[in-house]
Amino acid sequence: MQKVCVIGLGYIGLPLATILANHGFKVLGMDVNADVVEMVNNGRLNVKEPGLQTLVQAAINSRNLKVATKPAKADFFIIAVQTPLTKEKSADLSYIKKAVESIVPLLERGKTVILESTVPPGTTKDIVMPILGRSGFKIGEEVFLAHSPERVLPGAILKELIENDRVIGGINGESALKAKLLYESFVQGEIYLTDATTAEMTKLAENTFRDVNIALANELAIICSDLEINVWDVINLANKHPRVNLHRPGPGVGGHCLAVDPYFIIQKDSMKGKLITVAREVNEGMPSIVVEELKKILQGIERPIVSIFGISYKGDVDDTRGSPGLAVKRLLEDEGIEVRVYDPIVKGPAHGSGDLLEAAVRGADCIAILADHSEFRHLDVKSIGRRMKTRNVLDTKNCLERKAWRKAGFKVYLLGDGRGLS
Ligand code: SAJ
Repeated sequence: MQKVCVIGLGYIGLPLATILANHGFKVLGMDVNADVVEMVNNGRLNVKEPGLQTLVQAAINSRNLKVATKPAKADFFIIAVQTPLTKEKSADLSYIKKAVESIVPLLERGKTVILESTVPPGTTKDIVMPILGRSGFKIGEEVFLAHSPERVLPGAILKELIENDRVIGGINGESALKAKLLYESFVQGEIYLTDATTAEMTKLAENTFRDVNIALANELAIICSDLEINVWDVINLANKHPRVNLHRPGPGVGGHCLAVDPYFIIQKDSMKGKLITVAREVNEGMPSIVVEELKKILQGIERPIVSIFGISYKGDVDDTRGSPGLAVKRLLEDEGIEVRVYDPIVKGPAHGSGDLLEAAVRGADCIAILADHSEFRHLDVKSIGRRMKTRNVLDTKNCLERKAWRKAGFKVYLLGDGRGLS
């Protein structure tokens, strides 16, 4: 049985380690954080993803998945650690460097190292390869190295890990072929081989495409508001064209991917990434636009209270990293406006009243929908309305059954709809 060592047991590493363990590999999942390792061992996951708990349990029970705080010798090493953004908006590669250094003493002839983390173009060749070279092996000839970027959508990770097409970029052809041997054991999509830097840029281009497209949708939302028309109608109708695919406006772009990766493309020379830079500015400005909308709605109300519904970075996930909801909350509080939070998925008191719906709406003057959790389509709006002081709701995601809210006495506002009450 071939051995795989997966370094980093986060949103990507844990599902990947689990799938490999369930596809005939002996897997060691490694994370420097002892709490994470203990949680996984006890079946309490640090990552909430539909279906993952059961799969992890099965993999641990089969003894094909073990977790530890130290890496061990393996046929394949997969690095899936985070690459956060520094204050200067460039990639913090310290986690990657540490992970690579930790496997140098474990390398043996014929083994393969795969970087899955998202990185600026050139990282695999210029940073990872020289560190691996300290082992004394010729990288590309005796030890193989490839970049195979993760492309899975939070909320659908297990399905997309298997079904999505894969891009594998080797530092040479043989490295790409070695990495392919691993992925073809479980990937049902096509596997495309290329060089490492092309694979790095491909991944960044995918998320940047989405960020720029959303910025366009957000800009159209602002302009449509001024024109007193509804941007959602415009987008819906424009997308009837066979070659148009406008994305959706909203309170901003959150998460650890779309809001981060575009900077990796332009970090060396922002002058060459003008469009990418402006798109980031537009999307980062959206929480302020939402706050302006809320202030208009709240005009004339003394000591208003806003109740934020959905504090995660998008619907149906529990992740709050880079969440526009958190930015809106901060900006409202800076204005001296009281804010409560209701989020049925993000648990715990860290962000306010958390999962207590009643406490979040009691005496409130406006609900601001900032993440489109499925649950928000089935709320008991009548009982919510009864608890509020003033019945206003601002839907920034166009996800509410507006008729039901109006029937319950709410004034319903929609981001990007300049016709006023909708
Ligand atoms: N958003 C909008 N309007 C839209 C779509 C999204 O405002 O039309 C917002 C969301 O609300 C959220 C943010 O953008 O705040 C990002 O959401 P997302 O669903 O577009 O993407 P992520 O960050 O959850 O996952 C992305 C995916 N990339 C692409 O679809 C190209 C995923 O496949 C990647 O694996 C992931 O980034 C990653 O890890 O890089």
